[in-house]
Amino acid sequence: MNPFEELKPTPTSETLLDKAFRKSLKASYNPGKVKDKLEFIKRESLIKMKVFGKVLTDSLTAIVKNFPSLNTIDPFYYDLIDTLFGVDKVKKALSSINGTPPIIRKIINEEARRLKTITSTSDVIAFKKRVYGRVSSLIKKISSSLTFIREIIVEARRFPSIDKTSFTIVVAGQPNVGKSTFVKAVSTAQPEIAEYPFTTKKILVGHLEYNGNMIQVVDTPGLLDREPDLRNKIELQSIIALKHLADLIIYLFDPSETCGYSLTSQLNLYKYIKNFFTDKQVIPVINKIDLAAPEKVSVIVDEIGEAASISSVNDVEARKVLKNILDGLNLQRS
Ligand SMILES: Nc1nc2c(ncn2[C@@H]2O[C@H](COP(=O)(O)OP(=O)(O)OP(=O)(O)O)[C@@H](O)[C@H]2O)c(=O)[nH]1
Ligand SMILES: [Mg+2]
Repeated sequence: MNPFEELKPTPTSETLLDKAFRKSLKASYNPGKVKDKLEFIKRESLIKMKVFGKVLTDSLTAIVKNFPSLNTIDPFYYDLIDTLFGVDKVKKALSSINGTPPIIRKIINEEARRLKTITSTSDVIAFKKRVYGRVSSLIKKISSSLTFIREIIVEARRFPSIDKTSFTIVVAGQPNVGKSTFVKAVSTAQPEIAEYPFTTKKILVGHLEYNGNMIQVVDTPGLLDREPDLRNKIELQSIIALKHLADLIIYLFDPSETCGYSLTSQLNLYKYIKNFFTDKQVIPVINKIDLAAPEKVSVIVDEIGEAASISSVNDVEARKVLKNILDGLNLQRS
């Protein structure tokens, strides 16, 4: 399950301050029988100032408390956060937010003592201005941390919800080879499909039923045939899916090369994945067979041995090939 799924986007410094000002403005002092005008204003200012501080400290504390603990979340989600945002940066932002409520409380207590010594209404007005100014500037100091955490939540809420107990197939390959078309054909997923590379920019999960069991099928962004160090954030999400989710990897080839990537680079990437994920079964499938010249198919087969071939635009065919693959496996999650 996605630990970020239920989180509401957290406030920015502006919305937080707006809320605190609004609540503080509404807070009223019911004096009973206080006749002294100065005393009345002082007491009301104290209440308003305390409400202002409490709204802020409560909100900041909740932001930190509700953020899933990076030390305990599933490694799949940890790696996604780390790749997309940098865990160190996230921790730093959370810690600067976490450090602010005690400072606000200290300021409020300090100012509450000072308020007692004030002897004129005009001084109360100046006093209020200073307190709100001091606290507001503290919030503005953590403004970039608040925006950052908000951005993470907005993005992470949309991470796929993964059931770690279900058998999971991850579909991989170079960009534009037909991964999404295949995933759409065999599962409930509704990925975007287009004739250009990097249409898929995020991991997407679909489901299918096989012999009464729910199986997850993961669509991934395309991977380029290049040094792992050069991979961008989009490609790295595929590596994370392969590493943490795959019980089985289906590697798609496009022998028609209409994807825009040569057979050589598709074969290189296949070999890389096979050698890198030695603990996982990697099954090659030759896609776009309707477009491919037989010689090109032979190039693949000569290099890697026999492989099933399909045209993913034909749903029935794609499902049949996948069923054959699954029939050949002993579906016990390792
Ligand atoms: N003729 C034919 N076209 C296909 C086949 N499979 C996919 N396509 C087309 O190939 C193009 C790319 O398909 P996608 O499914 O978006 O490819 P992808 O691998 O998910 O691409 P990225 O997400 O960009 O990596 C689309 O225009 C599809 O319609 C096939 O078997 N035959
Ligand atoms: Mg795609």
